[in-house]
Amino acid sequence: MNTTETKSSFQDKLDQDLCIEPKDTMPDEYRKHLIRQISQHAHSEVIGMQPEGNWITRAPSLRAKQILLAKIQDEGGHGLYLYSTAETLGISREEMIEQLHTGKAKYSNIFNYPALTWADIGAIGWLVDGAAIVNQVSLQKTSYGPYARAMVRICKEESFHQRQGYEIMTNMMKGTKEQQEMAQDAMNRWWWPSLMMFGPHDSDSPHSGNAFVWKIKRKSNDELRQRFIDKTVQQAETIGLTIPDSDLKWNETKNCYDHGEINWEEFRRVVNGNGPCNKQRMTHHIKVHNEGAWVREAAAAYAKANAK
Ligand code: BYC
Repeated sequence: MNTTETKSSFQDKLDQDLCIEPKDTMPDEYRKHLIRQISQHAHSEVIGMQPEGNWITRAPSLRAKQILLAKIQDEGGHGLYLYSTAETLGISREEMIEQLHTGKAKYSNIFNYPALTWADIGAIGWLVDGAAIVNQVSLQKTSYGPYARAMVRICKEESFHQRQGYEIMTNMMKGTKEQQEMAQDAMNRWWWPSLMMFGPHDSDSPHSGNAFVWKIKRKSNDELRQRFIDKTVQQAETIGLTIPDSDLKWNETKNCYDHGEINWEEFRRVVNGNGPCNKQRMTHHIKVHNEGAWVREAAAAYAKANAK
């Protein structure tokens, strides 16, 4: 099939708001754009297990431990759906992991910060999963069928995660003065990195142009960030937490909150490998990946034997 033909049938589907499916013809740039985004999304889910995993043995009750374990297991599952989704575009799992280990593929900025106290587990569930839901609800309408469908299931699970985090924060705010201070401290440290999760401002987002043309993105980085701020401010106020932004103010005309400027210098530093935990996260991933080689070999041998 020639390139013009490929582009027009692809464009017809986009114009009719139909999903592009793995066996459809698609421009190479679209395929590459999706592989980049989906593999980075998968890496984020898997690396995101590390800060929370750090608290499994120290959860304050058996109930809290069970819920946290289930949440972390869900994140691993999300990573698997997303790696499988990216594989439908013609990249192997091994290549994606190699790109992660060599720094060619990114993962979300947010997982390069440490989880210092139990309140951080609350802040991660409430703010980080809360931000992820806002982004992923919009991606349920993305143009690539397998990615859109993966988002539907992931969003259902993420909403439990968001509630798990909010419950932790609510309970801490009903507790002692020390517990309240711990919750506020976690809020102070996780708020700004959570806003960075939505990516650079629209005017500085190099991939947004094509992402809109190809209907990969349905809402812009800034629109989604604003949506997250507007819904989270109320939740914070309800339990007595203060958003650490002195410029945060309701804007009657725009019908949304105005907010202070994000520290983009910090964002770039963290995304480029120099955040507080980047080295720790990658060293751990490489170590367990190497230790798991025998499991992958055994699984491949089993699959081969059963295919005969
Ligand atoms: N962190 O042109 P832009 C979770 C990069 S995990 C790091 O706006 P795009 C969870 C971007 O990749 C949820 N890098 O890009 C798990 C690009 O660099 P490259 C994770 C970022 O793709 C466990 C450059 O900046 N969610 O829920 O149009 C526990 C320019 O950006 C970030 C997803 O991955 C960032 N935050 O838009 C708890 C959602 N932002 O690739 C929770 C799927 C930007 O040229 N991804 N960059 O080297 C997306 O929706 C989009 O990729 C983004 C960025 C909105 C993130």
